[in-house]
Amino acid sequence: MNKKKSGRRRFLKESAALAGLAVGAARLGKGQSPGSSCGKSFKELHAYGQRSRFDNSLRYGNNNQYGKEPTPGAYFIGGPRTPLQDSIGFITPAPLHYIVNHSNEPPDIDPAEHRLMIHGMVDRPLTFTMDELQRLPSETRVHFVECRANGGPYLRKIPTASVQITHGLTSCSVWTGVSLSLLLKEAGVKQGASWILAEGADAPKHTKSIPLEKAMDDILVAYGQNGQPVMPDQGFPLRLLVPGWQGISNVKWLRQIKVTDKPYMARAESTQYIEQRPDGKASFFTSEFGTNSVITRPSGGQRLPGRGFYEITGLAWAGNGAIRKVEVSTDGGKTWKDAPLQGAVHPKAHTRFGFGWNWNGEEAVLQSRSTDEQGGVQPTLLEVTKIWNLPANYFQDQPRIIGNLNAIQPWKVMRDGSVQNAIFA
Ligand SMILES: Nc1nc2c(c(=O)[nH]1)N[C@H]1C(S)=C(S)[C@@H](COP(=O)(O)O)O[C@H]1N2
Ligand SMILES: [Mo]
Repeated sequence: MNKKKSGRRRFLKESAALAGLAVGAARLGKGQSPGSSCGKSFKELHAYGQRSRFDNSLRYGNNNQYGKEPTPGAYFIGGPRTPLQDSIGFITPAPLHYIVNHSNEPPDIDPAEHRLMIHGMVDRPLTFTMDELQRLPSETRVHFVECRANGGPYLRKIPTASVQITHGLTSCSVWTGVSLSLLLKEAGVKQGASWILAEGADAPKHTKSIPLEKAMDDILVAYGQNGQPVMPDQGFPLRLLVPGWQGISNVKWLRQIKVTDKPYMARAESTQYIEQRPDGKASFFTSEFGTNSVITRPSGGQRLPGRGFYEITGLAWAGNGAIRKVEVSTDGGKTWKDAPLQGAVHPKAHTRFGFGWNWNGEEAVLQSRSTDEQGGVQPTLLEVTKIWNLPANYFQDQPRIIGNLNAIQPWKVMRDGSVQNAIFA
């Protein structure tokens, strides 16, 4: 027997709470009877599966009211968010991927009719059908997508906010597609070109300027998501996947790319997605995410049933590469310990961490802190305030979005086991 195994066994023996769980394991649970669990016939389910009716994890958001006023008294939370409190591993099920659509609903596109045009400052303007794109060499990579509004101060202020509200505008998938650089090389980029302009086929024709350097680096023209065609809300049949960069660049329902020598001031990139500071200055085209992490369990709104062993678990991700390290503190930031990374660590992807903890029944503030492969460390809220040169109580008093707020998220476990958002506690 290897050492690891025996160490684990000893650990389980010592843990009183787990001993209680183990007794129950000796007999079968109730409610186990053969039968289809979701109202469909077995014949249908064997052709295309559906989750159990007992699994009811859902996206949540004021669907397509992005940019509109919230109902008075209700928190405006934007598009449907991923239920990170239920997340398992580091891949988000495609039906739970968060959604930000600036238009009403996704366009209904027949892939047989869809085209991708590449034109502008190129030697050979090209048009691809979906079939033609799928004949080209493909790449499959794990990457997160995140809206830069994620973690925004106006929602992180809410004491009762769940991790779905505070951090649910990020999701992670296995994306498959053709590298954009391959298509651009095929078209032949002209001397002097320095930007691309990507346009979607939704009603407002979402358009984003992206530096050519990034386009030639790691952008995917993706048609696959978790082994299936990209979901309609995620851009079926084709989207840009711009690893590590703000969601706005990941143009869905992609239909044309124009190669240019300047950025355009397209609607979304020049109005909603600028970083406007209190001194009146604004920065445009800020794109790469910093390093971030959040504990998904235990997290806001959950309740620990009693003292004893819990694995504190969560996700970490960074815009510039792989996660190198995650630390967890269970004493409000006084001390930090390394939290092992669980499973594969992909660059620019959600990375799962876990940390064994024995809750003694006292109040405890739990938080995680990530370090990226370039040594960037996730800041506290106070550090962000200093980095951005803001007044000390800025986020409390005037919680506007300035940029992506990747500040450390503290969750407070109360004596009754309930868990609360403690960012301003
Ligand atoms: N065509 C199109 N692409 C788009 C958008 C859009 O409204 N239309 N929204 C962008 C924004 S702001 C974000 S955060 C991401 C969200 O991707 P998702 O809906 O797949 O999560 O898509 C981006 N791509
Ligand atoms: Mo976004």
